Amino acid sequence: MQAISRQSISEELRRRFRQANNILVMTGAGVSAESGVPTFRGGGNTGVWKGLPFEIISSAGMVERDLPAVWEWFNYRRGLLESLKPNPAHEAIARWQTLFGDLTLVTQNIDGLHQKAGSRNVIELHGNIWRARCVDCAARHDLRELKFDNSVPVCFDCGGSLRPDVVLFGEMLPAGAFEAAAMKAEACELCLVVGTSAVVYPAASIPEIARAAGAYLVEVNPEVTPLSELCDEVLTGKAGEIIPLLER
Ligand code: BJW
Repeated sequence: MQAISRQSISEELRRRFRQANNILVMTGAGVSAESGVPTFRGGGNTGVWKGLPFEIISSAGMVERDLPAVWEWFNYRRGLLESLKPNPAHEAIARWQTLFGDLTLVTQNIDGLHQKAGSRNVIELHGNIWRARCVDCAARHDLRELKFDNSVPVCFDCGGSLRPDVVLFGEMLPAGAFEAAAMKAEACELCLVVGTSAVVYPAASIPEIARAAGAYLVEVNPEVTPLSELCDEVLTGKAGEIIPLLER
């Protein structure tokens, strides 16, 4: 694949980027790939863990059947994430907060790298791996402040079992998160969709909502996705290389 150059970004997109007041950026696992976070699909190596496909281990049923195994899986992944740093795509998106009147960042990622790069008010559709939630009273706890081994941690407030505060297959998104993202999608002029296979719903409907409401839709991804044909422009390549080019 040829590296994208500044010339590959159309004059139209550069003009829209300069003039937009209201922009929505939606990211998926691919935005963190250059930081070393494995993607779920398209060649990532989190696809299978201890013989279980991630659709099984990261599912609502698994929390009911085997919560200790779920913790083991997420402890392993937090261990991988601990030393990883934001890449130029996360950093550029964080800088954009001061470029636009209204920038909404919606992410499907649970890794917290956007926040580590300095992004604020991130709409996290699928939760955050650094938080736990009580299955009984729903209290949330910061896992950075919690010391525990591979057993299931318990809630400080009620003594109930904690689970990772992430959205697994078959579970509802956090209250209000999708609605807030959809409202911003309806209002944005420019929607950039970065590093997502765009197959998991309802997240994948956010760019569809933006496009239907008249936004200019741009995808950044090295691969074609089901969203590509709906886009006004597709920038084929890696987020860390393409995203910083937009601001120049
Ligand atoms: C790069 C790159 C680089 C690589 N630069 N790019 C409608 C139709 C059919 C099914 C459904 C439907 N609505 C709902 C469903 C069911 C289900 C679903 O969507 N299934 C489909 C897969 C068929 N959805 C749900 O269950 C959701 N809940 C729900 O709908 O609740 C209502 C309900 C309740 C009860 C019953 C029925 C409905 C919840 C979805 C939760 C998703 N959770 C996960 C796991 C989180 C925890 C964990 O980490 O373990 O979230 S799944 C996984 O996929 C993770 C991701 O956030 C999500 C999206 O993946 P993403 O980010 O797109 O990553 P990849 O790996 O797929 O793609 C990476 C991309 O990056 C690729 O395109 C690469 O090319 C690219 N890339 N390097 C730029 N350098």
